[in-house]
Amino acid sequence: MSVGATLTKFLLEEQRKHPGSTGSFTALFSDLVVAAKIISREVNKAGLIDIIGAAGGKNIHGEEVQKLDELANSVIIKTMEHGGHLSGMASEEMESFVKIDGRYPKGGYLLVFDPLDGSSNIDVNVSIGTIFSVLRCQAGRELTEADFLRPGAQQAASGYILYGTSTMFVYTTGHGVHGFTLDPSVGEFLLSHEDIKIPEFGKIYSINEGNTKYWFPGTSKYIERLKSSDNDCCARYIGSLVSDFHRNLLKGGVFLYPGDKKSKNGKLRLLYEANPLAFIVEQAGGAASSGEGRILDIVPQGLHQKTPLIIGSRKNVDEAAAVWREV
Ligand code: P6P
Repeated sequence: MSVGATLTKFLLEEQRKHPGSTGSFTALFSDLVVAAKIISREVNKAGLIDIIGAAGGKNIHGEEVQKLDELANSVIIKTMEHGGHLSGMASEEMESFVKIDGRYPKGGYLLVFDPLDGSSNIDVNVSIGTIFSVLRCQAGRELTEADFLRPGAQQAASGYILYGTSTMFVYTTGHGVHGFTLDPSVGEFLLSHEDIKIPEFGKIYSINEGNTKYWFPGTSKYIERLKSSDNDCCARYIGSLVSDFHRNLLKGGVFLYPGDKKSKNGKLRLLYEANPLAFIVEQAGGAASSGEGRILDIVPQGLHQKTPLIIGSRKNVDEAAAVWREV
């Protein structure tokens, strides 16, 4: 499809490739695009914090100002709950899942999301992102937490919105990875990166080396091997998962958030951080591992379960996982 096509047009073209589809998935994504545009507007206003007021404080009109991650959470819930495409949602911001309100029709999908990952970076003007995962469910059946605790390999779709120098919407439905860039002047996401493929190997490695003293031997051995190898390597770490992931997706490389002596399962969450990005990276030809196995094969035990994460170019991930297992 031609560069510059709108995300809505692209979704409709994709839908036509599945004659049996009801259009519910396309409509679900269209609602998600609206939420993304609203959050992008609010995130980009955040730079005016002195004018609009700091989170938890009051703005110049004396109105209470919501924390942006709470705001993003409620924008997604309110935009998605009435469309009739979902039966429930789960969020990094909410302890348990929510069922779609009885006032609204229920659909055959579940949405799991981190509404604003890296939000602590907002006040230093560093890019942040929304990460989402779509699962299938039986419309109308009484929903339980078990409906959300499915291996990432069962995702119907996943993606992220990156609020950076431009706002990008990147997603997969299992038919490649496609990126769209928001043109604020027309209020549309336009196709800018069709069928993204990650380089098989990359020089970039992304890890918080401030945690070196807590690393398990396997992590230390891998990073030392990287630094002493004949291949040039390049350390790049923004501290915002979506930004670090997106850069490595386009340029090649590996992001690592390992388990360590402080936290054996690391910091990142399986359902709404590792799984969605693992689906994306595998569709782009890369890999995502916990160090012990494929991220998408993990059977979740809880909504907010953490997992160690090695994600990026396949050769880099395979080497890191092998070295972790050596020790
Ligand atoms: P650390 C942001 O808080 C976040 O959840 C991810 O976006 C990011 O990759 C990670 O934490 C950074 O964690 O411990 O290196 O500051």
